[in-house]
Amino acid sequence: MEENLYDEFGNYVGPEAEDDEDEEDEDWLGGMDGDEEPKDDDAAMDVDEEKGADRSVVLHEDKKYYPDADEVYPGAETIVQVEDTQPLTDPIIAPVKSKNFDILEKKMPETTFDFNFLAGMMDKPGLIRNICFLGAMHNGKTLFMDQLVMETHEKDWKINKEVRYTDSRQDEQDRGITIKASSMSLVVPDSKDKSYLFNVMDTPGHANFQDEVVAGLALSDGVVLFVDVVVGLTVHIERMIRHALQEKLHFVLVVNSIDRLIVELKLPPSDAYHKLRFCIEEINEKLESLYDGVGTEVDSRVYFSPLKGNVLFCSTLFRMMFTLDSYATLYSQTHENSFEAKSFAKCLWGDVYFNEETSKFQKTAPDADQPRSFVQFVLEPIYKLFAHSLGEQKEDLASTLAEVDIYPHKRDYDLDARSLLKKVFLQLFGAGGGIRSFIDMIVEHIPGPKENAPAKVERLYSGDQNGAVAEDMKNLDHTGYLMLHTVKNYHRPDCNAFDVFGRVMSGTLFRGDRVKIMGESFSLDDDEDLTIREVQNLWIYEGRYRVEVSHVPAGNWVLIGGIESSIKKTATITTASNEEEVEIFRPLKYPTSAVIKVAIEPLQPSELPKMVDVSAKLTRRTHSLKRRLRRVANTSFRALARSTSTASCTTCAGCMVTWRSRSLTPSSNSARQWWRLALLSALPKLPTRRTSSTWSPSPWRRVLVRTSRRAR
Ligand SMILES: Nc1nc2c(ncn2[C@@H]2O[C@H](COP(=O)(O)OP(=O)(O)O)[C@@H](O)[C@H]2O)c(=O)[nH]1
Ligand SMILES: [Mg+2]
Repeated sequence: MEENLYDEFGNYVGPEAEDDEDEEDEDWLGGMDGDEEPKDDDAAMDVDEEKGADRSVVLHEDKKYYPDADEVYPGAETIVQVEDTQPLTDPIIAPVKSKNFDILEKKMPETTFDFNFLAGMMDKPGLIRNICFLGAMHNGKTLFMDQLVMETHEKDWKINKEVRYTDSRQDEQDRGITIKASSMSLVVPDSKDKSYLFNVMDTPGHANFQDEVVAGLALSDGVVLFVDVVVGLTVHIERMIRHALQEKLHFVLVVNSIDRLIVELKLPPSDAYHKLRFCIEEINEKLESLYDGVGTEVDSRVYFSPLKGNVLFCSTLFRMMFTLDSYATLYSQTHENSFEAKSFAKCLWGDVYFNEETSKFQKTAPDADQPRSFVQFVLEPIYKLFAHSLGEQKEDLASTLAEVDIYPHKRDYDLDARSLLKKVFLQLFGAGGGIRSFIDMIVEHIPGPKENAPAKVERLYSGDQNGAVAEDMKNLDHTGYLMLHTVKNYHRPDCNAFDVFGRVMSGTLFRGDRVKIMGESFSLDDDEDLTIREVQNLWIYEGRYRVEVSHVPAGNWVLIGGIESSIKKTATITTASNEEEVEIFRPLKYPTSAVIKVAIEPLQPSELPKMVDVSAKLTRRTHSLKRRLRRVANTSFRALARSTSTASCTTCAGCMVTWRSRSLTPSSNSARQWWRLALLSALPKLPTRRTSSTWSPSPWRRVLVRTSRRAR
């Protein structure tokens, strides 16, 4: 029968194949028959189901690849968002924007002086002092600034809290260090109740932020050098002192942390005296060599000595400070002015001893165990206060303190030891723990802006020193040509713009003035870097707040709004109508140069403008940051750039930017050609047996060596 199914050519001529299949299917279905459970043959079932699925025609829109949201999250409300409802400019996941960078005053704080009075004092250069705090990290600059702030701002200052008012950025508070220099203008009274306008710049102590210090020094006439008595000078601070000496700034010294001699080192008073003396002498020795280094004339050299009154002994942590003069005055007052404070102060330092029998001071010790006058009259009383306040019971302490006319409040005895000592010293040394001694010292040893103007102009101004503009600046003429030197850019609280900070060198700057702004690359031959803007706001900058003013005369610091867009780092500003030949103030010079070079490119090429904008802002805010933009021809070249720079960076300090600046390829006139040469140098087929003499530029040689090793 089988044979009949095929013709003589072997073709199938039997019944239709479909019929057979149907039968087979029927047979198969017949086996299943109704509700009957399938036989226990799962594997076979799966295969057959899949076969069935393959065969059935399912429209594209009916296909179901994933379970519905209802199935996955039963009972939850589900919203389906089609992608086009969100504009392309909005990121799907918005970046977290934290604009809480600064700690600012919510409203104008109450001050002991009126701001109109402060503005009025700006016209009196004899009453102005522009100073910059300089010192290593944790030498107490910011805490010292707090003393000034607490004396001038009426707030509920907590005795046991370090406010660090000028550390007005959140990250500064979090890290406990100053990062950006911050200024304040305060009206402070001296010991004779005469008011002075102090423009004070608190600078960072960390070596990484030296550019901030350099900017602060450029605006100041004098430097307050903070030194921790236990640590002494650090290398970074020596470098900064050298810079300040080059700028011909005047110095006073604050020997800080004297509490550490008592509490930490536990030195006896006579040893503490030697330590203090050694600290000052060591600084003087260093000064001597720095003076030699910068070539200061011998007559102009100033050294530190407590007898001269340019040294302040201080413990910012315990809120006490004094000079020999202020201490002698205090002593004299407690003895009903029975002796002259000035001459007593002269006997308080050095190898001077008090002879109780003759009631006179002498150069030799009357007894072998007689302490020096400084130890006897200054250190021993302070030691006693420390010892009693830390060690005695409340009742005993009250009677001990009463002997020196100190009467703390009852609740003060419940304070911790440090806070109690602060209260004690505040009563002993008077307002701000003796802050007036500091003001006296500054007034006496740091010149006002008018006195220092000729030296400042000589150092800063690059133009004709005998021209009309320079003359006005040297005379600090309020009515002369407007000249303004800006060195810093402070961001606005909303971070959307910068305001420019600087010092008026001559003339008076008014709100609404049209001004010429000359950048660092301006010269009389090339005025490309010159823009004209209108001054929109003038403020006195107070770290955590600003005070708007209508005008600022010469010799003062000012924050200017509305002109930032044209300023990169430093700038020279004059009135737009000024026809005189005005040149720029020299760009800031730094004692050391930046050591890190980073090449960056946006991950998304379309975001390049954003990256350029941000880097421009960073450069504006950070003095030592230098930015160079390189446009790379195309992607493959960029890839090459990355590889070559990696090769060089592992062997030398250079990167692709350095290579180019070193002009390693004499023929590479255009960037394109340079990249081509770089491409050739990076190829692995380069000759490997070149001697170093044939390949003079070393980074090239390094690329060759690396590539040849790889080739091997
Ligand atoms: N023992 C002692 N520590 C101090 C003194 N002044 C500052 N410090 C320490 O230095 C830290 C930072 O002080 P700060 O004023 O911010 O230092 P700055 O870096 O010079 O501004 C403080 O928290 C204290 O721990 C002082 O007079 N005595
Ligand atoms: Mg600080």
